[in-house]
Amino acid sequence: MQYEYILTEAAYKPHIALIQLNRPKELNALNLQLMQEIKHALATFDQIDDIRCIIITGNERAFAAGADIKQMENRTAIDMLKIDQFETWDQIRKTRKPVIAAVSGFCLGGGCELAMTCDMIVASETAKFGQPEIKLAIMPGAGGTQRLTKAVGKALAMEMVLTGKFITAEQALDAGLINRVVPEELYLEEAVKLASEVAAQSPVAVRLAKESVLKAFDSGLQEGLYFERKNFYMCFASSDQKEGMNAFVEKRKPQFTGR
Ligand code: DAK
Repeated sequence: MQYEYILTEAAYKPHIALIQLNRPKELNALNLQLMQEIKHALATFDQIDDIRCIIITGNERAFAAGADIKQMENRTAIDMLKIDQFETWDQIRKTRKPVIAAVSGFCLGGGCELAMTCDMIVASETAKFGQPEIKLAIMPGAGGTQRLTKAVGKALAMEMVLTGKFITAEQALDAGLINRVVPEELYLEEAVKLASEVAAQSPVAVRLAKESVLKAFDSGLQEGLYFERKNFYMCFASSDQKEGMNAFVEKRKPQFTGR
């Protein structure tokens, strides 16, 4: 498969593969094709024996500023249901090898959900994490309400999801969302260090251990995710969603009516 929106290197470092999101002008906004490409690259790397750990990164300015609002703006709830993007996200989550997100700059909405779907997160000091969907009159739809809450606890998750406020890398570290924070010029190097430590272990034990940690983390998650999905689709039945996304595209403040 030829990729348009990602760059990949199967042998980035010994036993480590790299996937770099590559829509820099759009702050790596996650359109449908980009997500398909990530899914395909992860599935491909998962099959290559020599690869033991995978790093997903963006660039200094953005890991990803969320799903592509321009692509979603005019969708109806039924459009969203038919596209069923969740299949792609579920596949990403099923990657057997450890996946590390190396994050700098904006890590928002679907971008934050993508990072949280990874197994560990290494961030630069400039990273900003947030679930700002509420400002578009929608809500997180790819696990944000569930994974963020499990990672940082109810108080902070509620505040982030209900206000859309961003938190800094230091705050994310304190809250338990990420593994470490380093100066911006070192975040990818630091992710490689962590990946190398993992890659030095038995691949079989790593696979089984990853599965087991996820099992503990995921208990009850599926039910939460299905619940979240129904509510996410419902957002697209509102005129506030159209107004929120239209206002973003037109670079103006949204006027929400509660309809
Ligand atoms: N979508 C589309 N374009 C985006 C974008 C996005 N999420 N974020 C940024 N861009 C574009 C901007 O429109 C702008 O394009 P031009 O105007 O130059 O054409 C360019 O990237 C640079 O952005 P700015 O000019 O706005 O840059 P600033 O530094 O001023 O601001 C910002 C950076 C990140 C604060 C701002 O761009 C921003 O607020 N972006 C939107 C953040 C956001 O609301 N993210 C959440 C989106 S909703 C699903 C799974 C997941 C999701 C949905 C469904 N399923 C499985 C069904 C997730 C939903 C979301 O993430």
